[in-house]
Amino acid sequence: MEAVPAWCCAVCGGRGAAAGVPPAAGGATLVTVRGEVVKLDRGYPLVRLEDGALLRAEHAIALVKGAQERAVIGDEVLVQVPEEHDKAIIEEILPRRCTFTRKDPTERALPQVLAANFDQVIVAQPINDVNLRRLERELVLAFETGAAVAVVLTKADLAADEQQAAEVERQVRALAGPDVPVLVMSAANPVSVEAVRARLSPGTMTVLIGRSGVGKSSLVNLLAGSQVQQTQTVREGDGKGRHTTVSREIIPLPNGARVVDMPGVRGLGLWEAEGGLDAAFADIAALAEQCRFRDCRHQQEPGCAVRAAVEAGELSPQRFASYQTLVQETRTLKQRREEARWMQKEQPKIAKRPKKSKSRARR
Ligand SMILES: Nc1nc2c(ncn2[C@@H]2O[C@H](COP(=O)(O)OP(=O)(O)OP(=O)(O)O)[C@@H](O)[C@H]2O)c(=O)[nH]1
Ligand SMILES: [Mg+2]
Ligand SMILES: [Zn+2]
Repeated sequence: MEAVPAWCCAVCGGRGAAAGVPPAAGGATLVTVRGEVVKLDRGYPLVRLEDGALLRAEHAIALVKGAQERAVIGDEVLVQVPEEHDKAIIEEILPRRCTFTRKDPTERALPQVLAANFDQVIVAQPINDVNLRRLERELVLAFETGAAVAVVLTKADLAADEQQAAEVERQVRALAGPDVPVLVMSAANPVSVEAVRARLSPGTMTVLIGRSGVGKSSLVNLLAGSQVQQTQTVREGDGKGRHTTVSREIIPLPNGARVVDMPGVRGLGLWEAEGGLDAAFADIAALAEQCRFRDCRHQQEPGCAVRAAVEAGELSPQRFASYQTLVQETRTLKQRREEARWMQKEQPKIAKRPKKSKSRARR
């Protein structure tokens, strides 16, 4: 098989630019430049090079083949821009400072990185339809990134009344813990957006997550000061969003901060989440320190401080139940990953082993 030129991409399969156009005549040297993935449109990265130029890019075969790496929004990459080639080729994805990672919903036990190299995660939920169980999960994933975390309660104008809004805010504050700022805003009240803007410092990048229809793009438009993102009404019957935002994009704001308006994701399966669980459930983690057994699972063990707190009414049974559910989810996944690793290691040996039963039958 003919060697694929090092600069070539997965799509053209080694043919260079459009078929028939040879690669740079005389083996012209290819310059590797640094860039950042600023948009991901249905899998295609758009890379901003150091000189500001924007180029569509494809992954080098070497990247996609082995570890099946794919650049995500926020990735720092090294790209080559071959002459006569209409796209840049991503040769390398530089080490990520932090990632937002969920379990790949289409795989049994693989991670899926959704964004990289940001400073803050803002979780958005509508105040008129808060889902506390989903918020817990979102917070675990947000904390697991290691970045700063904040919650924005959107659609304040749709709250039944002030009392209801205050009660939801209280519940969310209690759930998020004392270290997570909880901001309440409404697209109908531009002043309320200023508190969110104040959390977006120049030079930092914030990832905005939340289910479809909660108002992420509406918030981004208010922050940007123009309609940079499309928005769409939620469905009438069930109030669900229509998955309007489909591409991930870094949006620069007038003050020099940047924000990623994430499409509303359906599945938020946990990947590695021990740190995130301890941070999002710091109250339970603190109680667990007092359990008699270090590896207490807070089930039937004697001297369990967590169950004692539930029985004493100090810890809500729902919160304890969701903690247990999320812990179980990470355990099941860990087990699956170990099985997958074992299969990878053992399968070649099993395949090579002589088929004993047959040879015995022949004897
Ligand atoms: N009343 C009211 N409606 C809002 C507010 N914020 C957003 N909306 C409306 O909610 C609908 C959904 O808003 P989007 O900004 O498109 O929601 P999204 O979170 O970006 O949704 P996806 O892109 O699907 O993930 C739109 O009709 C918005 O006008 C708000 O504060 N008050
Ligand atoms: Mg949107
Ligand atoms: Zn315990």
